[in-house]
Amino acid sequence: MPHVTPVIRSDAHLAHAGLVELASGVEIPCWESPERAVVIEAALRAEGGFAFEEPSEHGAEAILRVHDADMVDVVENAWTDAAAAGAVDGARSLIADTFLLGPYTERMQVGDPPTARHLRLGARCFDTATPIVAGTAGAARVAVDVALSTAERALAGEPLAYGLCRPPGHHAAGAMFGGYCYFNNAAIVAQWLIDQGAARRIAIVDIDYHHGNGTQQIFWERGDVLYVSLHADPMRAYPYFSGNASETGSGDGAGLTRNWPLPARTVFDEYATALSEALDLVAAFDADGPIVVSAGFDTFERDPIGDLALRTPDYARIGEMIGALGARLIVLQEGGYALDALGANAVALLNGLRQSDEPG
Ligand code: SP5
Ligand code: ZN
Repeated sequence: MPHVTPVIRSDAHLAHAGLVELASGVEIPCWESPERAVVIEAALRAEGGFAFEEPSEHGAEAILRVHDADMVDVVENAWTDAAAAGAVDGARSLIADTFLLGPYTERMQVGDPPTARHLRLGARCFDTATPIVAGTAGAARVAVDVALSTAERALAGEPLAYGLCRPPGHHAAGAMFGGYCYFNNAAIVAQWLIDQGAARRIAIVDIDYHHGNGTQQIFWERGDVLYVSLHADPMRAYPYFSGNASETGSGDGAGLTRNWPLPARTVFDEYATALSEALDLVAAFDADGPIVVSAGFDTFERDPIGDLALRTPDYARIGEMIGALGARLIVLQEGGYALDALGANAVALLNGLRQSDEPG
């Protein structure tokens, strides 16, 4: 009897909907849509061998171990403040129009920012693609609950547990959100495992198409968390300002951040070379807890916002490579926007990952 893999999922994400993003100054429907999680879950149900579970509530404490309290306050209250000010009509997404960049305050002492949290969005969000609607805060909070509940399944002995997080998390940094991400689900899980005493050293493997700038920043100086990421070269791809191979951490974390920027049209053979280098570092790191995988499928050859060239069966090979580490795995959903292939790609990755815990 093959092992049944727990999938932690919730319908709460459905309220984070009706989103638009500003892409190069043009308002377009947000690529990061509720349908993404719907098609993944449908494909896993059709495949079989998965047990679907609701998350349990974990509260704000684990979020505040990773994120700045003011940033959390803005995510959770920008919509209600905007509504109270009559600044939203319910059919619109809130997107900052003025950004507090470092140079704004150079050479001068400015007073306090507005108390209304929708007017502080531009101090806490770094792009125009991460809208807030009425259901955003609740969905982001439940995505963290999904991630933490997934981690609990791994601690209970599951070799593999999958958290169908939505919204995703890896672009959310300590004090700012962005990149369709509000709270950094993977980073919160890694910190929580350490805080629980469940592990002293944790490795995070990020296979999303985009560099996980948030995860990198959160653990940049940490000697107890290894962050390895394969992604499109920021020279051409979002988030542009991080993800180069020269970025390797500092202080206690020197050498414990590693990046593999990849060229356009990268196919599996080239991808696998980089991945095996990354996994060698993971093996050498000597983590004593589960491995956290930030799983994005925007590396797919037909992803609408990516330009790598992985095919569906490649995700099974990637899963086998990660599974061969022999560690328990907490796999958390990040990006992936090719709705017609997202389900098959998730099935392939998870089947590859769990292959190693089946006899024969
Ligand atoms: C979690 C995640 O995958 N976040 C990605 C956020 C990317 N947002 C901006 C993307 C801009 C892409 N422009 C590409 C146009 C291709 N036609
Ligand atoms: Zn991505």
